[in-house]
Amino acid sequence: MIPEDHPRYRSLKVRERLAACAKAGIVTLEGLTAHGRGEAFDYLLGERTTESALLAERCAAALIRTSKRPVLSVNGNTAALAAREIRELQQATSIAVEVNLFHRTEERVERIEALLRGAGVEVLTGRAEPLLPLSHARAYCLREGIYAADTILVPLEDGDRCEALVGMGKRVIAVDLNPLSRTSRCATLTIVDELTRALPEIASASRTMGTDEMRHLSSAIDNRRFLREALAEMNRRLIHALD
Ligand code: PTJ
Repeated sequence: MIPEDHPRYRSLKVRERLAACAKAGIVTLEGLTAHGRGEAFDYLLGERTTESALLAERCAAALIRTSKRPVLSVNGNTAALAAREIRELQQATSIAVEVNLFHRTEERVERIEALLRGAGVEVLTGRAEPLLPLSHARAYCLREGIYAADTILVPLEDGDRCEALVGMGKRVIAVDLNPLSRTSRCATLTIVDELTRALPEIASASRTMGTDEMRHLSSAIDNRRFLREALAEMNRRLIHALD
C-alpha cells in the first residue's frame, strides 16, 4: 500500500501500475527501464507542462486535424499509462489507433488491444505485414493503418521507426521527455512532455481550435526550436536547483 500523503504518491502509483502491467505481459521489462529514463527527464522539467510544450501540443492538434489519415501508434507503455487519455483523444479527433510493438508477439498485441478496448478505444485490427523498411518487428503494421497514414503520433518511440516513417514522407509527432533522443531529433514535431499530460492537451486544443489557427500552426513547425526550448528549461532548472 502506498500512503496517499507520500510526497511521491503519483509517481509511485504509476510505477505500481507499470509493474502490474509488466506481470500481465503488457509492458516489457525493457519498457520499465524506458519509463525510468522518462521520469529522470521529467524531473529536470519540474514534472509540469512548459509553455513551449503547450504550444507543441497545439501544433500537434493542428497537424492531426489537417491530416486525411492520422494514426496513433500504441506500444506497451503507452497503453498501460494512458488508455483513458487515448480514448479522449480519439473522441476529440477521430484519430485511428493501431498497436505497433518493438518486442512484438501476437499474444502481447492481443493483450494490449484488449486493454485499449476495455477503456473504450476503437482499435484497428487485421493482418499486420512487414511494410516498413526496418529489420525488426516494428516493421509489422497494417496496410490500412500506419502504412497508409499521412500523420503518425508516436509516444515513447525508439528512433529507428521514426526515421523510417519520416523517410516514407509521413509527418511524425513524437511525445518524448528526452529532447536529445534520436526520435526527438528526427520527428516532424516533438512534444517534450509526459504522455498523460500531453494527450489531454492535444485533445482539448483540437476541440477548440479554429481553421485559421490550425492552418497557421501546421504550416510553421520548427522542431529544433521546441527541442532547444526544452533543453534551455532543463538547463535553467539545473543551474538554480539549489538556490
Ligand atoms: O512495448 P514495446 O515492445 O513496443 O517497447 C516499447 C519501448 C518503450 C520499450 C521502446 O519503444 C523503447 O525502448 O523506447 P526507448 O528507446 O527507451 O524510448 C522511449 C523514450 O520515451 C525515452 O526517451 C524516454 O525518455 C521517453 N519516455 C518514457 N516515459 C515517458 C516518456 N516520454 C513521455 N512520457 C512518458 N511517460
